Amino acid sequence: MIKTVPTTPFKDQKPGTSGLRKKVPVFQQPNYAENFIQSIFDSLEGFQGKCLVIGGDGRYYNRDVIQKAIKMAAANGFGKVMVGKGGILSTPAASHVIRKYKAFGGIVLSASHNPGGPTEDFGIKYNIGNGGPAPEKITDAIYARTTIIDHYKIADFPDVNLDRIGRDDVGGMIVSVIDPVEDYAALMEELFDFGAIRNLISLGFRLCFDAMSAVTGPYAKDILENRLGAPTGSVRNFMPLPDFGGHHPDPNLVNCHELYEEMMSDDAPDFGAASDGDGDRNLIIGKGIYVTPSDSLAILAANANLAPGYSHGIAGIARSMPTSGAADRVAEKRGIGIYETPTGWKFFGNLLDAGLATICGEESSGTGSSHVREKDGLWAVLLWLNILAVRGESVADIVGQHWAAYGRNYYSRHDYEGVDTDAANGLIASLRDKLPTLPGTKFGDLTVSAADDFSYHDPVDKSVSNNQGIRILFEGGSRVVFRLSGTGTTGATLRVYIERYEADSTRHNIETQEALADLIVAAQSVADIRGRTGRDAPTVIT
Ligand code: G16
Repeated sequence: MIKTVPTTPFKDQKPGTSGLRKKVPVFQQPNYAENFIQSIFDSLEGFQGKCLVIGGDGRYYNRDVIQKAIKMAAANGFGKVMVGKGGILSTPAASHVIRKYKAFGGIVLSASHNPGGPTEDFGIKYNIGNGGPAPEKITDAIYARTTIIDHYKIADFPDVNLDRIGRDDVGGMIVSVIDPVEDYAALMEELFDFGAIRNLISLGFRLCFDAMSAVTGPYAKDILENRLGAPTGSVRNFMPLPDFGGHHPDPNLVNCHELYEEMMSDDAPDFGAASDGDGDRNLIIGKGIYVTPSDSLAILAANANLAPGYSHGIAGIARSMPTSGAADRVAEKRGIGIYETPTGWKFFGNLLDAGLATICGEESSGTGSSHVREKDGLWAVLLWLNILAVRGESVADIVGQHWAAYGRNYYSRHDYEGVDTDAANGLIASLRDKLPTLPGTKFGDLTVSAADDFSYHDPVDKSVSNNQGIRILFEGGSRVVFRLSGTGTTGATLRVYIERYEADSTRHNIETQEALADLIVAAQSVADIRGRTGRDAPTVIT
């Protein structure tokens, strides 16, 4: 039986960088999740009888919303739902399942790298048939719908058993509960030389992977330990828990400080890595060396041809604007395309679909390729392992040689979290007002050469996205970028991205914050961070 339930709009359902993210108690309000899911369906056309993929990162409230989404999919006319066992599907695995089974789209329940638990974060995002995040055209339509919604449709049948793999006819719709790992692991076996990695590990190469009690645990356990032979215990915190065991599943140097310290110790393993809540981000640390996401993107792109899935070379590289220019140097030397997009994986979709880019990456610990339409944490780990196995060199050697060949882009991101929203908006607005007057201005020895608010012109669908971040470029190629996070749920997070290029290899071993010191001072001064936010220092430096 299908029920039509009257409802009234909520005022706060505007999707951010990656779907709708709010605290769990917000999502627990009567009709809140239902309104958003119905608004997604109301913004789509032509899904009658088709398949919808549903899964999430296992965080608190995941199972409840999955049951709602299944019943609403049935009521709205989908013919089939594919859902991961236990309600689990990592974001990249969901993307792959959508593509492999030619589903109409998918609903992924996650607040990504944000903490989970009864008072922490939850999220809903919609992915389209290419497996990627819904483009702005669709998220704008979803938001518009949330502001006028007056009813939703839900089928009245008992909850589906999510813990048994199998297929059932439920209320006239097929519900297929699938193994969340199998299809994804098979894809990884196609892309990478598992034999070479297995051999490397059998020769005593030591790795550790921290799944942060989030969704990548089952994937990493199966792939790294079962299929590649890493000793039991190489994958840590592998059980997805509703509160991530209290971990903040954002794989940065603050949240992964234990792994970092271990990797810097004398007895460090050869390779350390971590992923986030929903499995799309990655952290890569070699023995004695942290690899920045921007460097990782450049190094993976430069060496991708060593993996079977990319042995014919790559068509082009795409990076988000705040990501360092390290990848640009690889593209330039190889004579392949380089694309600079706004922050947000959705902007890579058209470039990947059109075959313009093969590898994409963001400074926010996201790297991925055309194999799916999301960033993919384990993919990055496996490509690194494949490269290490083929080259037979350490992470530090590979990074050092890369810098020697291409120069080093010193890079750091300073985050000011939980800033008053009005203060943060005021800071950006005032920078925007100042832009025309900045060129020629001196900050110590630095002189501004150009300043703008980044606009992206999509080369494929010709759409234009304005106001994507304030860029201040200095003579000599250094820059600072300011933008507000689109993924936080408490106050505002100001992100300041700082970059300097150094060609001279005798100057590649300076401590990063030291190498960037004058730019950091310039950034504070031009934006008056202290005056406007009351903060003396960032909360997180990566
Ligand atoms: C999301 C997007 C990423 C983007 C990031 C930016 O990441 O999927 O493509 O780089 O947000 O975050 P912010 O707006 O906070 O800087 P995720 O991992 O949260 O889905």
